[in-house]
Amino acid sequence: MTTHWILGPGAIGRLLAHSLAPFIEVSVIGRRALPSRQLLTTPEGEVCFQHLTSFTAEQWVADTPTPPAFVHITTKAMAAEAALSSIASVLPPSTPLVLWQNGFYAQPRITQTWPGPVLCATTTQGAYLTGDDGVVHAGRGPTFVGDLDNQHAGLAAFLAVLLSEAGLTASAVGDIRSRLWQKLAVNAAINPLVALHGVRNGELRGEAYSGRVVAVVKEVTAILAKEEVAPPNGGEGDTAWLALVWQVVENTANNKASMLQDVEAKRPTERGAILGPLIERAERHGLRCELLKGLDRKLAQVEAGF
Ligand code: KPL
Repeated sequence: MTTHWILGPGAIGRLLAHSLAPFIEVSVIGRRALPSRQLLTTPEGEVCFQHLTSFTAEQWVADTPTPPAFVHITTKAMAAEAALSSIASVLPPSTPLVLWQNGFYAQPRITQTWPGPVLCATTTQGAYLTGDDGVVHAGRGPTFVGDLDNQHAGLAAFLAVLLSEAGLTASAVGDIRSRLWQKLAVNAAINPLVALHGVRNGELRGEAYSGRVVAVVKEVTAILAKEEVAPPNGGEGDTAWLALVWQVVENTANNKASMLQDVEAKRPTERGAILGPLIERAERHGLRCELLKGLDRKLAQVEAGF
């Protein structure tokens, strides 16, 4: 039977495991093993349980498992490479990987170094954990799959069909790079501000923050224009990027953004995967990005206090 390994049992990893398990064999690998009885609360409020097999990377490697058809890496961005290294000794180098990270940090690095196909996925499925044995699927949204060099369209299409059958509506796309940057732009405009000020996304619409959102989007727009990432929805410049950001703020007004959740839990944030690539590209193109650098510095100070 086809096996998929899911490396990183966070909210998206567990949602993926619950969704795929009725169709294929799934093994969940994490830093610690989870209870095998796992609960999923659907967006409609239905609670379902399923037995999911979970292992630590050490247990898994010691077991010399049969090679998988796919490995999904669902860790935080900055932990993806270490997670892959922890199981690489039992993974044939031709194994297809699927990277589910935010930002644009893990994706180019792993694409460059992993010998097999590397697909990237970006999703707007909403999910959060309720403990070691529970995940809430808070909202449905599309998932897009593709590879950065557009060399694995068939594999992306195959995976998109499987994910869609499993209830996670997915499409294979030829522009995953732009889609990853698009999500990164939205995350850069929302996450650092709400994380530093301890507010929910919707508060960014108020007088205290809206001007700063506009200013951050201006810096981001200039960088993405140099990177030749097309503005969203066929629009132009700042206006198109800002419209997308305000739309996401509106749709997620009640959310505590992932970066705010990280700060509250005293976990390292994804600033290196979200602000890092923007600052690095700005420097490469000789652009100023004082606001982005300032946000990155302040987040670094907050993290240093953990
Ligand atoms: O993706 C998000 C996140 O929290 O990381 C947004 C879109 C900002 C929603 O909260």
